[in-house]
Amino acid sequence: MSSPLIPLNTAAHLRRHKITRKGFQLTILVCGRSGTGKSTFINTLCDTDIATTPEKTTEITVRNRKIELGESDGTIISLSIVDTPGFGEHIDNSGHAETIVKYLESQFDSVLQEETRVRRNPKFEDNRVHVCLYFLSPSPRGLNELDIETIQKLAARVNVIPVVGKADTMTDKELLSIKSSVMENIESHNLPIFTFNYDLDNNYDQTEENDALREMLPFAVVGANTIYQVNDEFFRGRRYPWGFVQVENPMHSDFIALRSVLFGSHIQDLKDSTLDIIYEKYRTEKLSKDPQMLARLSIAS
Ligand SMILES: Nc1nc2c(ncn2[C@@H]2O[C@H](COP(=O)(O)OP(=O)(O)OP(=O)(O)O)[C@@H](O)[C@H]2O)c(=O)[nH]1
Ligand SMILES: [Mg+2]
Repeated sequence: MSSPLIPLNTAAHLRRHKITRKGFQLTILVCGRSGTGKSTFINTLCDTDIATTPEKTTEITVRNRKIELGESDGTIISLSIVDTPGFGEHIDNSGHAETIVKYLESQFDSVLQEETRVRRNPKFEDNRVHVCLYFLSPSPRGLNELDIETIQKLAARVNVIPVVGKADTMTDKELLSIKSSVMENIESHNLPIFTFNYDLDNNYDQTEENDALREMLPFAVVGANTIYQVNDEFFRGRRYPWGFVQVENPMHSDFIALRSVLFGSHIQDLKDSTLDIIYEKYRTEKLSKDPQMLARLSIAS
């Protein structure tokens, strides 16, 4: 694979610096069939063993874990990882998308309830989900029915970024063909995934960077739970008879590009679009159906 390493342009760097002086909080939902590499990716992203394989569940569940990460520049990232064990694992998977949507909406409801309180709770925790990494099974046919239905439903309530895990198990040619089938399916079904062009703050020109990121979709990542040392170099990777696949090598995977989207260049866009577009839309829908809540809201504000 030869995806270029996305250089964070100076403007994006400056912006990140502004956001991160005080540290930042991000909530990520990981969704996708069992065995697509979600937990391994999360461990790789957090550089720790936070994600364990859950007990096999008879139902889909949603669980939320929190972790604080110290970045090399001293920034603290408070990360919440929402996982959906059991997703897509049953004979009848209908209702799985709704369970996740209900979880997303209940986080919006909590914020809306809090807004209607005359006296705010200083300890209130905002658990709105800013981005969903949707892990696809690497099939040459692209998306399956469950993927299409789930992405369609989730994308109304969260920014969705499609990801193909285990990129090292495919040849460059296979990967390119999977990527193009996935994007063709996304376009033909009009699935409103995150398009990297949400930017309220027009001071920054990220057009080229955004074009390059869109070209890369779906991100093809390699995750690894093992850290190897070769000479003086330590890296997360996977060992093969011919050598190593390094997760951070842009020739081997889009991991670094995705990581810099989440923790750098697009963190503010993901949060802004969650609050200003997705939550606002939900809030308007909800209030238009609930005049009593609307009345309480006008008293509280
Ligand atoms: N070759 C390769 N194998 C991987 C990669 N990521 C994960 N695996 C392997 O694939 C298997 C499943 O990975 P998990 O990370 O547990 O997958 P998951 O999506 O969390 O699965 P569930 O928790 O059951 O939903 C494990 O044996 C991993 O070691 C990868 O990038 N490359
Ligand atoms: Mg897992």
